[in-house]
Amino acid sequence: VVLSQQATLNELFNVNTCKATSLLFKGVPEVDLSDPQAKRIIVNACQEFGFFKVVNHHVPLELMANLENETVKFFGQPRSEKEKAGPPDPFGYGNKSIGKNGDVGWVEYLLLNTNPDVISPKSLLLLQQNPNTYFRCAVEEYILAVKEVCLEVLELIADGLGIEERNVFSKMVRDKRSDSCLRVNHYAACGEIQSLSGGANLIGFGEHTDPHLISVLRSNNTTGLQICLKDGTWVSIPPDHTSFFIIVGDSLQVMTNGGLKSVKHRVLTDTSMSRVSMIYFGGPPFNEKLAPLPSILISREEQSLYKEFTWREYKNAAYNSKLTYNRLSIFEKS
Ligand code: GA4
Repeated sequence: VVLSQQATLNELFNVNTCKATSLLFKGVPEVDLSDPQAKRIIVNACQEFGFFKVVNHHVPLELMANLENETVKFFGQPRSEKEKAGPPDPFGYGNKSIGKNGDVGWVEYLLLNTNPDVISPKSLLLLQQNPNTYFRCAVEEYILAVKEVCLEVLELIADGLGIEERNVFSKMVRDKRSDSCLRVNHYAACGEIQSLSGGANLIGFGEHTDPHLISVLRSNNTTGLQICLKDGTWVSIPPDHTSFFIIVGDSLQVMTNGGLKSVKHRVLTDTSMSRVSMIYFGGPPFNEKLAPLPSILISREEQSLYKEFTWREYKNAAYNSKLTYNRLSIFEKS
Protein backbone atom coordinates (compact mmCIF):
# COMPACT_ATOMS: atom_id res chain seq x y z
CA VAL A 1 0.00 0.00 0.00
CA VAL A 2 2.72 2.43 1.01
CA LEU A 3 4.62 1.66 -2.15
CA SER A 4 1.71 2.55 -4.36
CA GLN A 5 1.13 5.68 -2.28
CA GLN A 6 4.75 6.63 -2.84
CA ALA A 7 4.25 6.11 -6.56
CA THR A 8 1.17 8.34 -6.51
CA LEU A 9 2.89 11.03 -4.48
CA ASN A 10 5.76 10.96 -6.87
CA GLU A 11 3.48 11.24 -9.89
CA LEU A 12 1.22 13.89 -8.41
CA PHE A 13 3.72 16.07 -6.65
CA ASN A 14 7.06 14.94 -7.96
CA VAL A 15 8.34 14.35 -4.46
CA ASN A 16 9.95 11.44 -2.62
CA THR A 17 9.37 10.19 0.89
CA CYS A 18 11.27 8.27 3.52
CA LYS A 19 10.51 6.69 6.87
CA ALA A 20 12.52 8.30 9.65
CA THR A 21 12.55 8.51 13.40
CA SER A 22 11.84 11.92 14.83
CA LEU A 23 14.01 11.44 17.91
CA LEU A 24 16.13 14.52 18.49
CA PHE A 25 19.86 13.94 18.75
CA LYS A 26 21.36 15.14 22.03
CA GLY A 27 25.01 14.81 21.06
CA VAL A 28 25.62 17.78 18.75
CA PRO A 29 28.96 19.33 19.81
CA GLU A 30 28.57 22.96 20.83
CA VAL A 31 31.33 25.49 20.42
CA ASP A 32 31.50 28.87 22.09
CA LEU A 33 33.73 30.94 19.82
CA SER A 34 35.19 32.86 22.75
CA ASP A 35 36.18 29.69 24.62
CA PRO A 36 39.98 29.16 24.58
CA GLN A 37 39.22 25.44 24.08
CA ALA A 38 37.15 26.18 20.95
CA LYS A 39 39.76 24.96 18.44
CA ARG A 40 40.17 21.63 20.21
CA ILE A 41 36.41 21.04 20.45
CA ILE A 42 35.98 22.03 16.78
CA VAL A 43 38.62 19.63 15.50
CA ASN A 44 37.18 16.76 17.57
CA ALA A 45 33.70 17.53 16.27
CA CYS A 46 34.93 17.65 12.65
CA GLN A 47 36.67 14.29 13.09
CA GLU A 48 33.76 12.58 14.80
CA PHE A 49 30.69 14.13 13.11
CA GLY A 50 31.78 16.61 10.43
CA PHE A 51 29.22 18.79 12.15
CA PHE A 52 28.83 21.13 15.14
CA LYS A 53 26.96 24.11 16.46
CA VAL A 54 28.42 27.54 17.03
CA VAL A 55 27.11 29.73 19.84
CA ASN A 56 28.34 33.11 21.01
CA HIS A 57 29.15 34.09 17.44
CA HIS A 58 28.60 37.86 17.73
CA VAL A 59 26.27 38.05 14.74
CA PRO A 60 23.30 40.15 15.89
CA LEU A 61 20.11 38.10 16.11
CA GLU A 62 18.17 40.95 14.45
CA LEU A 63 20.31 40.62 11.37
CA MET A 64 19.53 36.89 11.19
CA ALA A 65 15.83 37.49 11.83
CA ASN A 66 15.76 40.26 9.24
CA LEU A 67 16.92 37.95 6.46
CA GLU A 68 14.42 35.34 7.60
CA ASN A 69 11.54 37.86 7.40
CA GLU A 70 12.60 39.15 4.01
CA THR A 71 13.00 35.57 2.79
CA VAL A 72 9.44 34.72 3.84
CA LYS A 73 8.22 37.78 1.93
CA PHE A 74 10.27 36.85 -1.11
CA PHE A 75 8.89 33.33 -1.31
CA GLY A 76 5.40 34.67 -0.59
CA GLN A 77 5.35 36.40 -3.98
CA PRO A 78 3.35 34.92 -6.87
CA ARG A 79 5.11 32.09 -8.62
CA SER A 80 5.34 34.07 -11.86
CA GLU A 81 7.34 36.79 -10.09
CA LYS A 82 9.78 34.35 -8.50
CA GLU A 83 10.23 32.47 -11.72
CA LYS A 84 11.65 35.59 -13.31
CA ALA A 85 14.80 34.66 -11.38
CA GLY A 86 14.81 31.09 -12.67
CA PRO A 87 15.49 28.46 -13.76
CA PRO A 88 18.73 28.11 -11.76
CA ASP A 89 21.80 27.97 -13.97
CA PRO A 90 22.94 26.99 -11.22
CA PHE A 91 22.30 30.44 -9.69
CA GLY A 92 18.80 31.80 -9.45
CA TYR A 93 15.37 30.70 -8.28
CA GLY A 94 14.50 27.01 -8.31
CA ASN A 95 11.42 25.07 -7.33
CA LYS A 96 11.55 21.34 -6.54
CA SER A 97 14.22 20.61 -9.09
CA ILE A 98 17.76 20.40 -7.63
CA GLY A 99 20.80 20.43 -9.90
CA LYS A 100 20.40 19.26 -13.47
CA ASN A 101 20.27 15.50 -13.16
CA GLY A 102 16.70 14.88 -12.09
CA ASP A 103 16.95 15.33 -8.32
CA VAL A 104 13.78 16.69 -6.74
CA GLY A 105 12.83 17.88 -3.27
CA TRP A 106 9.93 19.56 -1.51
CA VAL A 107 11.73 22.88 -1.57
CA GLU A 108 11.98 26.19 -3.36
CA TYR A 109 15.19 28.15 -3.17
CA LEU A 110 17.36 30.97 -4.35
CA LEU A 111 21.00 30.25 -5.01
CA LEU A 112 23.34 33.24 -5.17
CA ASN A 113 27.02 33.65 -5.79
CA THR A 114 28.44 35.87 -3.06
CA ASN A 115 31.30 37.10 -5.18
CA PRO A 116 30.42 40.40 -6.86
CA ASP A 117 32.89 39.62 -9.68
CA VAL A 118 30.86 36.64 -10.76
CA ILE A 119 27.67 38.00 -12.18
CA SER A 120 24.43 36.14 -11.89
CA PRO A 121 22.29 38.43 -14.06
CA LYS A 122 18.83 36.94 -13.54
CA SER A 123 18.97 36.93 -9.76
CA LEU A 124 20.52 40.37 -9.64
CA LEU A 125 17.79 41.73 -11.84
CA LEU A 126 15.10 40.29 -9.65
CA LEU A 127 16.72 41.45 -6.44
CA GLN A 128 17.05 44.98 -7.75
CA GLN A 129 13.32 45.27 -8.28
CA ASN A 130 10.73 46.48 -5.86
CA PRO A 131 9.54 44.83 -3.64
CA ASN A 132 12.82 42.96 -3.38
CA THR A 133 15.17 45.78 -2.47
CA TYR A 134 14.88 45.09 1.27
CA PHE A 135 15.52 41.45 0.59
CA ARG A 136 18.67 42.33 -1.32
CA CYS A 137 19.93 44.53 1.52
CA ALA A 138 19.19 41.79 4.05
CA VAL A 139 21.08 39.30 1.89
CA GLU A 140 24.09 41.58 1.51
CA GLU A 141 24.24 42.43 5.21
CA TYR A 142 23.89 38.75 6.12
CA ILE A 143 26.65 37.63 3.76
CA LEU A 144 29.11 40.10 5.29
CA ALA A 145 28.38 38.79 8.79
CA VAL A 146 28.22 35.08 8.04
CA LYS A 147 31.44 35.23 6.03
CA GLU A 148 33.23 36.43 9.18
CA VAL A 149 31.91 33.41 11.10
CA CYS A 150 33.10 31.16 8.28
CA LEU A 151 36.59 32.71 8.27
CA GLU A 152 36.92 32.50 12.04
CA VAL A 153 35.87 28.85 12.13
CA LEU A 154 38.28 27.98 9.29
CA GLU A 155 41.13 29.65 11.20
CA LEU A 156 40.24 27.78 14.39
CA ILE A 157 40.25 24.54 12.40
CA ALA A 158 43.74 25.25 11.02
CA ASP A 159 44.94 26.21 14.49
CA GLY A 160 43.39 23.14 16.07
CA LEU A 161 45.08 20.92 13.51
CA GLY A 162 48.42 22.46 14.46
CA ILE A 163 48.93 24.00 11.00
CA GLU A 164 51.39 26.88 11.13
CA GLU A 165 49.71 28.84 8.35
CA ARG A 166 46.58 29.78 10.24
CA ASN A 167 44.87 31.20 7.15
CA VAL A 168 45.55 28.21 4.90
CA PHE A 169 41.78 27.59 4.49
CA SER A 170 40.37 31.04 5.18
CA LYS A 171 42.52 32.73 2.53
CA MET A 172 40.61 30.82 -0.16
CA VAL A 173 37.30 32.22 1.04
CA ARG A 174 38.83 35.67 1.52
CA ASP A 175 40.13 35.65 -2.08
CA LYS A 176 38.00 37.92 -4.22
CA ARG A 177 37.66 35.15 -6.79
CA SER A 178 36.34 32.71 -4.17
CA ASP A 179 33.41 30.64 -5.41
CA SER A 180 31.37 31.04 -2.23
CA CYS A 181 27.58 30.89 -2.41
CA LEU A 182 24.49 31.65 -0.39
CA ARG A 183 21.48 29.39 -0.59
CA VAL A 184 18.12 30.45 0.82
CA ASN A 185 15.64 27.59 1.14
CA HIS A 186 11.91 27.51 1.79
CA TYR A 187 10.38 24.18 2.72
CA ALA A 188 6.62 24.78 2.83
CA ALA A 189 4.68 22.91 5.52
CA CYS A 190 3.45 19.80 3.78
CA GLY A 191 0.52 18.81 6.03
CA GLU A 192 -2.12 17.35 3.71
CA ILE A 193 0.29 15.86 1.25
CA GLN A 194 2.23 14.07 3.94
CA SER A 195 -0.97 12.51 5.22
CA LEU A 196 -1.12 10.68 1.86
CA SER A 197 2.27 9.11 2.44
CA GLY A 198 1.29 6.53 5.01
CA GLY A 199 3.24 8.22 7.80
CA ALA A 200 6.47 8.71 5.87
CA ASN A 201 8.21 12.09 5.67
CA LEU A 202 8.54 14.08 2.49
CA ILE A 203 12.12 14.66 1.45
CA GLY A 204 12.86 18.36 1.31
CA PHE A 205 16.48 17.98 0.22
CA GLY A 206 17.87 14.50 -0.34
CA GLU A 207 21.01 13.12 1.27
CA HIS A 208 24.31 14.54 0.07
CA THR A 209 27.63 15.94 1.22
CA ASP A 210 28.46 19.59 0.59
CA PRO A 211 31.20 20.35 -1.93
CA HIS A 212 32.82 23.45 -0.38
CA LEU A 213 35.21 23.78 2.59
CA ILE A 214 32.54 24.40 5.20
CA SER A 215 28.88 25.40 5.13
CA VAL A 216 27.44 27.75 7.73
CA LEU A 217 23.74 27.03 8.19
CA ARG A 218 21.09 28.96 10.02
CA SER A 219 17.40 28.07 10.09
CA ASN A 220 14.21 29.13 11.78
CA ASN A 221 13.01 27.05 14.72
CA THR A 222 11.82 24.02 12.75
CA THR A 223 13.15 20.50 12.77
CA GLY A 224 14.03 18.80 9.52
CA LEU A 225 17.80 18.75 9.28
CA GLN A 226 19.28 15.29 9.77
CA ILE A 227 22.87 14.10 9.71
CA CYS A 228 24.24 10.63 9.19
CA LEU A 229 26.49 9.37 12.00
CA LYS A 230 29.63 7.27 11.42
CA ASP A 231 27.67 4.06 12.08
CA GLY A 232 25.14 4.98 9.37
CA THR A 233 22.24 6.04 11.61
CA TRP A 234 20.33 9.18 10.71
CA VAL A 235 19.59 11.57 13.55
CA SER A 236 17.50 14.76 13.72
CA ILE A 237 19.20 17.95 14.74
CA PRO A 238 17.34 20.01 17.36
CA PRO A 239 16.75 23.41 15.76
CA ASP A 240 18.25 26.57 17.24
CA HIS A 241 17.50 29.79 15.38
CA THR A 242 20.04 31.73 17.46
CA SER A 243 23.03 29.60 16.45
CA PHE A 244 24.89 28.51 13.35
CA PHE A 245 25.52 24.92 12.37
CA ILE A 246 28.77 24.10 10.61
CA ILE A 247 28.88 21.31 8.04
CA VAL A 248 32.28 19.99 6.87
CA GLY A 249 32.44 19.83 3.07
CA ASP A 250 34.32 17.62 0.62
CA SER A 251 37.08 20.20 -0.01
CA LEU A 252 38.08 20.26 3.65
CA GLN A 253 38.02 16.47 3.76
CA VAL A 254 40.50 16.38 0.86
CA MET A 255 42.82 19.05 2.27
CA THR A 256 43.00 17.18 5.60
CA ASN A 257 43.55 13.84 3.81
CA GLY A 258 40.29 12.51 5.20
CA GLY A 259 41.09 13.58 8.77
CA LEU A 260 38.03 15.84 8.86
CA LYS A 261 34.92 14.21 7.43
CA SER A 262 32.36 15.73 5.11
CA VAL A 263 29.05 14.72 6.63
CA LYS A 264 26.06 13.27 4.79
CA HIS A 265 22.94 15.24 5.61
CA ARG A 266 19.39 15.79 4.34
CA VAL A 267 16.23 17.72 5.15
CA LEU A 268 12.81 16.19 5.80
CA THR A 269 9.81 18.50 5.83
CA ASP A 270 7.54 19.30 8.72
CA THR A 271 3.80 18.83 8.42
CA SER A 272 2.82 21.95 10.29
CA MET A 273 5.63 24.51 10.07
CA SER A 274 7.46 25.96 7.09
CA ARG A 275 11.20 25.74 7.31
CA VAL A 276 13.41 28.59 6.18
CA SER A 277 17.15 28.10 6.05
CA MET A 278 20.10 30.08 4.75
CA ILE A 279 23.42 28.45 4.09
CA TYR A 280 26.69 30.13 3.30
CA PHE A 281 29.10 27.83 1.46
CA GLY A 282 32.69 28.98 1.92
CA GLY A 283 34.65 27.76 -1.06
CA PRO A 284 37.90 28.19 -3.02
CA PRO A 285 38.44 30.09 -6.29
CA PHE A 286 37.89 28.04 -9.46
CA ASN A 287 41.58 27.73 -10.29
CA GLU A 288 42.58 26.64 -6.77
CA LYS A 289 44.37 23.30 -6.63
CA LEU A 290 42.97 20.97 -4.00
CA ALA A 291 45.07 18.22 -2.45
CA PRO A 292 46.01 17.09 1.06
CA LEU A 293 48.22 19.71 2.77
CA PRO A 294 51.90 18.61 2.81
CA SER A 295 52.20 19.61 6.48
CA ILE A 296 49.36 17.23 7.38
CA LEU A 297 50.89 14.35 5.41
CA ILE A 298 54.29 14.91 7.03
CA SER A 299 53.07 15.27 10.60
CA ARG A 300 50.84 12.21 10.33
CA GLU A 301 53.26 10.24 8.17
CA GLU A 302 50.50 9.51 5.70
CA GLN A 303 50.31 8.96 1.95
CA SER A 304 47.91 11.19 0.07
CA LEU A 305 44.51 9.57 -0.44
CA TYR A 306 43.58 11.95 -3.26
CA LYS A 307 44.88 13.04 -6.63
CA GLU A 308 45.34 16.78 -7.04
CA PHE A 309 42.47 18.55 -8.81
CA THR A 310 41.15 22.06 -9.22
CA TRP A 311 37.93 23.28 -7.67
CA ARG A 312 36.70 23.84 -11.24
CA GLU A 313 37.26 20.17 -12.09
CA TYR A 314 35.48 19.07 -8.96
CA LYS A 315 32.57 21.43 -9.53
CA ASN A 316 32.10 20.35 -13.14
CA ALA A 317 32.04 16.74 -12.00
CA ALA A 318 29.60 17.63 -9.20
CA TYR A 319 27.18 19.28 -11.58
CA ASN A 320 27.18 16.15 -13.71
CA SER A 321 26.29 13.98 -10.74
CA LYS A 322 23.18 13.11 -8.76
CA LEU A 323 22.85 14.52 -5.27
CA THR A 324 23.61 11.24 -3.45
CA TYR A 325 26.71 10.44 -5.49
CA ASN A 326 30.04 10.19 -3.66
CA ARG A 327 31.67 13.03 -5.56
CA LEU A 328 35.15 12.42 -4.18
CA SER A 329 35.36 8.85 -5.46
CA ILE A 330 36.78 9.88 -8.85
CA PHE A 331 39.56 11.84 -7.16
CA GLU A 332 40.65 9.06 -4.82
CA LYS A 333 43.99 7.36 -5.45
CA SER A 334 43.52 3.71 -6.22
C1 GA4 B 1 24.83 20.62 -2.57
C2 GA4 B 1 25.25 21.78 -1.67
C3 GA4 B 1 24.77 23.15 -2.17
O1 GA4 B 1 23.38 23.31 -1.86
C4 GA4 B 1 24.97 23.31 -3.69
C5 GA4 B 1 24.17 22.21 -4.38
C6 GA4 B 1 24.16 22.20 -5.91
C7 GA4 B 1 22.94 22.96 -6.46
O2 GA4 B 1 21.86 22.90 -5.88
O3 GA4 B 1 23.10 23.60 -7.49
C8 GA4 B 1 24.21 20.70 -6.32
C9 GA4 B 1 24.63 19.92 -5.02
C10 GA4 B 1 25.02 21.00 -4.05
C11 GA4 B 1 25.78 18.93 -5.29
C12 GA4 B 1 25.62 18.11 -6.61
C13 GA4 B 1 24.96 18.94 -7.74
C14 GA4 B 1 25.20 20.40 -7.46
C15 GA4 B 1 22.95 20.08 -6.91
C16 GA4 B 1 23.47 18.84 -7.57
C17 GA4 B 1 22.72 17.78 -7.85
C18 GA4 B 1 24.64 24.72 -4.12
C19 GA4 B 1 26.35 22.88 -4.07
O4 GA4 B 1 27.32 23.58 -4.20
O5 GA4 B 1 26.35 21.51 -4.30
